[in-house]
Amino acid sequence: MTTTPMAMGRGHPPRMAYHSQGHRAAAHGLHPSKLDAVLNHLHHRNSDTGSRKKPKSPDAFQIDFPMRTNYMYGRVKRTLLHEIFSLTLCLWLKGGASSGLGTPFSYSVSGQANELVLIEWGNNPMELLVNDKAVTLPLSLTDGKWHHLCVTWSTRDGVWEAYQDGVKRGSGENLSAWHPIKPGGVFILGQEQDTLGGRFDATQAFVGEISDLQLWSHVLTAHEIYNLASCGSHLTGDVIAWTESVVELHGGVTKYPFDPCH
Ligand SMILES: [Ca+2]
Repeated sequence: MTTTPMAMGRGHPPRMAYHSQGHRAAAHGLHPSKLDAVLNHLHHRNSDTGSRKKPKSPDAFQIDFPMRTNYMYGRVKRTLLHEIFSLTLCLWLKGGASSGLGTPFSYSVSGQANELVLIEWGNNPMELLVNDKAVTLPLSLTDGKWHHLCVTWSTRDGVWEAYQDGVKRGSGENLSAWHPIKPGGVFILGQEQDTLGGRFDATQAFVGEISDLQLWSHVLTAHEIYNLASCGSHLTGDVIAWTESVVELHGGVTKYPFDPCH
């Protein structure tokens, strides 16, 4: 399936108007809805840890974004050390919003905020962006259940594939063909970056839970992806491997023991 690339910059709400609403100021106060969310989460955490086994390893965890904010995010303490020409991004995710998952993952580099982005914004379907060009992914992830999601991309002809729960749901080409993914950028979980590592927009924030995110600098085979999704094997990414020491949490994002393959 081939879709028409489009620029991501269009249609974003004007930033000045957004700032004038004063959301940033409210973000640091004791907003009642924030307090509710925190209390709810403490409750869930207590009941969850009581019924779950202790994690076997430091990679058996999930991170939780309870609400749409412009200040909750995870930062991956890794970057690309050199250009890459193909990739596979896989993660387990569970959507928590009534509409639009938001942005589970974004990678920005100097001069290109949308170097590599996974976003489901507003009423749009999930999109994969490479160098600010987007394709629509034929995925359905908004049923509030855990799903395994993988996207692959290669600079050669800009070929891409999208997998949900180990099954290929779509593929295409000409997504930023012959573009190298640039090094030295910032990986952010849960927010879309309008500049290197920042300028988050609450309307594009991820709401839900993420676990076992891995990024490889090559295209995994359909068989490998099926094995990951069906928990037949556990490969770890050479660019990003999901371990507690690699994911830095900000703004109240919480971490819980979790093994998607329990
Ligand atoms: Ca944005």
